[in-house]
Amino acid sequence: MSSRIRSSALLLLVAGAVVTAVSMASCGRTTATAASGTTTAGDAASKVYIAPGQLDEFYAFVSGGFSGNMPVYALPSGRLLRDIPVFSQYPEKGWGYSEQTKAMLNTSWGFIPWDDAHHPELSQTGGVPDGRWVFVNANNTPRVARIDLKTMDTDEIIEIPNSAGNHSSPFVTENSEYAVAGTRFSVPIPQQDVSINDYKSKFGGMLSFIAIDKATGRMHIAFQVHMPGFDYDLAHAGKGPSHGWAFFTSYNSEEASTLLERNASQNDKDFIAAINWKRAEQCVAEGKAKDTPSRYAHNAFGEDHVAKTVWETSTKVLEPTDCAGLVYFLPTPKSPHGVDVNPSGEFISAGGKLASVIPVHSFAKMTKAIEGKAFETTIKGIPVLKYEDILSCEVKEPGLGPLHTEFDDKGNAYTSMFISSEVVKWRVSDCQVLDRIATYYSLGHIMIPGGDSRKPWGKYLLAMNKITKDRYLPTGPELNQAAQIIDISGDKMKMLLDFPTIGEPHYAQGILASVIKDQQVKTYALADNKDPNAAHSEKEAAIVRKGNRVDVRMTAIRSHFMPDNIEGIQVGDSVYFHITNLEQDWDVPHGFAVMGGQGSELLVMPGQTRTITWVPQRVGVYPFYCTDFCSALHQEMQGYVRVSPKGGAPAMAYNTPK
Ligand code: K7E
Ligand code: CUA
Repeated sequence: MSSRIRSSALLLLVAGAVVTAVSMASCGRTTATAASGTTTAGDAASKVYIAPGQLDEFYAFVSGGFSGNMPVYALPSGRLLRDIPVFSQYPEKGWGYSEQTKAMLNTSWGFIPWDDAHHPELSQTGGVPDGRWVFVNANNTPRVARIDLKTMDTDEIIEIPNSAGNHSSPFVTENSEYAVAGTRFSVPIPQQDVSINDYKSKFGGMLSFIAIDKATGRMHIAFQVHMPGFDYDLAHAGKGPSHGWAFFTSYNSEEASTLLERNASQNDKDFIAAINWKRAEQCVAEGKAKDTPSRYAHNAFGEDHVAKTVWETSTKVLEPTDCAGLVYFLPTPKSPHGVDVNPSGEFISAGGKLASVIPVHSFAKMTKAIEGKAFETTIKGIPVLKYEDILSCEVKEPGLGPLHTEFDDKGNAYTSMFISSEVVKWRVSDCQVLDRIATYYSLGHIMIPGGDSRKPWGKYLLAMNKITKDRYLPTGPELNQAAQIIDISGDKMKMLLDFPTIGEPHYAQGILASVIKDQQVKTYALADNKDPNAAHSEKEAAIVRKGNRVDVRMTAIRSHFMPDNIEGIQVGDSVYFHITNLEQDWDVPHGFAVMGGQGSELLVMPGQTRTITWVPQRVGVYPFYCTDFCSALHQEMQGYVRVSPKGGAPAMAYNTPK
């Protein structure tokens, strides 16, 4: 097929992607090659069977996509271990409802109870996942979160100003110096009321570099790079020889502002933007960045485990024209999506959704072309290198709709093919296709534990699929998406297991369980509980009224609350239930819920304090109870609040320890 015919055929395929994806998966070639990857059921089962009581080999942190959160699975069994609340309110855990966690969801737009999380990214040291933190992006209202891998709780969320659709995010540099965050949608910078027809002159894209404190993980936006108005889609940072660089794919180099499906698919090549962040640091140090006012939220837990918002007021913005050597464009066919750097750091591959090849760029050739000033042209002062000068090789006829690539530890790459629903294995050194296996269906990202690091654990590949019709028992119009585990330890890939997931799984990260398993926090030390409303023992339990605000400092221990009977509450009061879990044993949370509560339950970990507010609306006597079956006498873990008319209530009264 000529490349021209091929690309128009591809366009048609994309237009009907949903239908096509399913039918392609059953077309002759895919089925024939899938057969080679078939194992007998017994073989496959024994590879993913983890006997009851036995532990899995890997943790997988999978994005929840439009769930806004981050489920954690064990591999190879596919067991769901936990769903970490991040950007979305999560009533099961009181996340975003409890007074201690509400501020985590603050943004310059106010409190936002949801987002779209795409890319978990483990912190790295020396290019290897170090088990300290996992970062994840919020796509819709641009933010990056940091989750602590000792508690598996979200610890910090920073908003990204001058961005819109924080998609190429939050990929880390080799020693987690930065998490990078690029804007998918270009917007007027600064935001202003302009005609959308002025896109080409008024819109820009911002690539942000979030510095990560080595000791604490605390984030701050070190600088932003102001780019032409393309759509910056995905990113990965360099390592080894390419340390000091970060690579962002872009589409819409046409700078179209309507019907992008057609209008942003005109150019034969778009670009990878290669950013030299060491050079950026120099330019910032030389005062070449402009302090640009912008208000954005920076939310983090303090020592007291209470989230607070600090309002930041500006960022340092670098213009490429003020900092020579900061950015180069690498021509890349055609509306590229993923960009991935191999374990050695020498090769940079891209997934052009509409491209008929997978291009692999050479970092050494890129450096040489830059030194030789072998530029094709410049765009807004940014040099464009020549495709042939930087190309290592092209993977020919890889399949349809290449998106994302991960690497094993044997010099091989694996690319997801969205349209033809398959994983294609190819050799990085010469771009030879070695194997292919069908997935079900329309896979997006794939993940090999450590597969975007210097040290992949090349045993399993997780394929994350968008469409699952006919794969599971049907559940009405809405079907969960799915992940599939593929054995990549031998020459031929083998399908082992598939299981439905939560939300939409985009990217994921995997790590050998032994790296983080033994660092898991089991309880919070009660003696260190600095919550201003903690009751460290039943003797500290108390109720304090100030006007119509009532603070109830209550304790929970198997199997009672103290106090458990409260009188003197009035209709319309704001009652703050501060529950401290006095337990110091692992896996003994207590819950708390009160009748008519308009928020959520609380789930309070041992040694922790959590607060929920309640505004009683009518007189009566209302129960509260523990929601987590904590002991044989869990059902007895209950109490009452008497609510009297406003102004006519009896004196405050509650029971105290005997
Ligand atoms: Cu390809 Cu948002 Cu990384 Cu999904 S993205 S697939
Ligand atoms: Cu405490 Cu049930």
